[in-house]
Amino acid sequence: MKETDITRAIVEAYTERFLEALHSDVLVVGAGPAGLTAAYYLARAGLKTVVLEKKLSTGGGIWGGGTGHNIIVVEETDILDEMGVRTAEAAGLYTAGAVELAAALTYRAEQAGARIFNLTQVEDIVLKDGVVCGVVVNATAILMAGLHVDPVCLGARKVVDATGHAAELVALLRGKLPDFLPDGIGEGFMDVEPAEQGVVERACEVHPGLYVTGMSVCATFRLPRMGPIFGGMLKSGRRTADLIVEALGA
Ligand code: 48F
Repeated sequence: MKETDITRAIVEAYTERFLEALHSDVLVVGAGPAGLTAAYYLARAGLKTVVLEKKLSTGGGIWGGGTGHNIIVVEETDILDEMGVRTAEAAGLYTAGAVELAAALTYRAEQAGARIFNLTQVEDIVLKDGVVCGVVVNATAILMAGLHVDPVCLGARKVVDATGHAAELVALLRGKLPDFLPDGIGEGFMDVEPAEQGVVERACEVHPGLYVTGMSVCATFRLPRMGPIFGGMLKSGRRTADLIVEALGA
């Protein structure tokens, strides 16, 4: 075995994966609970799905549960059952291990066929004829180092903003299109019931080619926040996938 054989194996396999990801059906930006759930259902429906995550680890806000107590809460177990995550009943709700959920969603999304690229940060949107049709990406390490290095682009039929509380793609679009969401964005105060409902019901195509899911929905539509309950995130991801599957006729 030669050291350079290991290098070749990594570079060739990664390059193949990256070139395959250049044009996809759906680009999901953010690998938190909503993005990973959306990616799982999209890939399972046969759509070519690519997930871009700026951090080293996938899972977004799952890992720490509430204030580092690494347990998450859901109202229903159907999606967790499908992912193979074990649950326990607690006061009319259900708990699950945060680490188990983060790992399971990641594993299930990849196994369903989604391709996840971590350490990859989206810094802009590709917009043609008023339609979002791709994203501009850079290596997180380059951006963290503040180096002046130009990004590259990935194209897709649909793009999903699953970036969480900051709704980064929506915010980018709003910054460049004065008529888009003129009242601004930003989530409201904590109020769990309307937040859990709204994050699912208001998941939508917010601009041609661009969908919002998870906390991005709350930020986009000034809905309340909900804290460490994750049922709405998972259902929001599933609903976004359903909308895209319908739109693309998959
Ligand atoms: O924040 P995050 O977990 O969003 P979510 O899926 O779930 C929200 C919950 O975790 C929690 C909550 C539950 O009630 O309120 O906060 O809506 O996951 C968002 C992911 O997107 C990544 C980020 O690192 C995180 O893993 N992300 C954010 N901006 C970018 C990005 C970007 N520009 N490029 C790539 N990834």
